[in-house]
Amino acid sequence: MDTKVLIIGACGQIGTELTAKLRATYGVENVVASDIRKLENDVVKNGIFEVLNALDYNQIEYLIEKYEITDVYLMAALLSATAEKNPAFAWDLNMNSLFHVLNIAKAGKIKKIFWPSSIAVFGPTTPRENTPQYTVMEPSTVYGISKQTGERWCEYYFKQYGVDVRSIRYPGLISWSTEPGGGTTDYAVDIYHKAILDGKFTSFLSENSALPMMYMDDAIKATVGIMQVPAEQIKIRSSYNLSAMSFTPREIAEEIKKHYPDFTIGYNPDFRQKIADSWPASIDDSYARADWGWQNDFTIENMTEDMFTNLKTHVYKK
Ligand code: AKB
Repeated sequence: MDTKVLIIGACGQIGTELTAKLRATYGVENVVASDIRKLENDVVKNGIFEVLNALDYNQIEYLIEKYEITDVYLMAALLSATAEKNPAFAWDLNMNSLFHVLNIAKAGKIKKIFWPSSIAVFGPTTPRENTPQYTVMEPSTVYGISKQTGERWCEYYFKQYGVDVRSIRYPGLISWSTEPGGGTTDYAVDIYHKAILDGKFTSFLSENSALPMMYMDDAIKATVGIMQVPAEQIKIRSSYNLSAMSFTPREIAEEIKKHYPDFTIGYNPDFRQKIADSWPASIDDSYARADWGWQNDFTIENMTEDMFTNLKTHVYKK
């Protein structure tokens, strides 16, 4: 059977770029983008789009049957900072949307699921440097607890019911074309915009807060990549550590100064500092590299060049 894709949460930070990539890969007619919001953007304009609430089991099932969907990418979620402000809803959305899709797969109605986890599954008792795949995990945020629980359920559904669910633990994601929404790593996107617009930036994390990060192109490559390899290669059914680079606000500011020598940065840490302090500084992703051939293309240097080129060409037209 040919691949027919449903993306849930297609208008979000990852969903927007993932939709474009999946349309290019599988054909516009084989990709159904969905989101609770119908925005005026390429996701809605450039292919099949349906309004879908990720908490509505019947509506998800209906679309899967209507379009004969084989693969679901479940991207709808509340991220770390927003989830802290609304824990009950974050738990509801992050967990129940996953259960809906897992149960639809268990009933044999789809073949494969992609579900994103996060570095937020780790906590203050986790080794911070080069955090291993298997280690102490005591997440202290609502978002992290939901992702850690989700990982356990993914593995359970694979082992008990043979559900082909695949997952990666995204680090902070940086993209020139889509705004992030409510994460602790969002400063690393905003800083590029402010460098162009104002020449200065105030970081909500302190200068030496190191966090794992990744350019969106690499994240999309990993997402499509893990879904395309034969099932036998996916040896971890909770979620894979994934890494590309790690940096602090001071280090990214230094990189930006290579392009904008007068750029300045200040620091005004807020509630997100505590979240960042509970997360790894760097990640060991050797299992992803060995099992399904993960390789990153972007480092802080070529990512920064690409960000400025694209922001100046497509967004600010300077
Ligand atoms: C967040 O900051 O909440 C996300 C994440 C690391 O999952 N970017």
